[in-house]
Amino acid sequence: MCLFCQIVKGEIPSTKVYEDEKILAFRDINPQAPTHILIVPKEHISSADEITPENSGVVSAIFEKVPQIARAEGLKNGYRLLTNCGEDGCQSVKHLHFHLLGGKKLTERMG
Ligand code: DGP
Repeated sequence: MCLFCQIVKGEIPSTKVYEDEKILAFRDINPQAPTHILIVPKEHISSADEITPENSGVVSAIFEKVPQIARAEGLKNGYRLLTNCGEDGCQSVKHLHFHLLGGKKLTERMG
């Protein structure tokens, strides 16, 4: 089973910040900013490249909760939300996840 599926099932511990029937948000083990949260669908979807009309509801479920999670983290001055996809995107965990980064002025570099 993939790493984030194991975290979803509670087989691997994580620091959860939000959970509902469709999604889980937890702190990244290797934070790149004062706030670094991963938001994942509970359903296993390998990456953004596997989004279809049938499973895209989890993406809106995640985006609908981002403002609430960001407010709870005190990210009043903005934040970055990103997903890495595939080899060239440097995706290391093959379960769709969005990084929510903030709490400092982030670098302008994206590539
Ligand atoms: P990416 O490189 O976009 O696939 O991001 C994967 C992220 O997952 C990376 O920032 C580190 C994080 N990560 C890897 N293993 C674990 C873990 O066991 N627990 C937590 N909380 N985060 C993890």
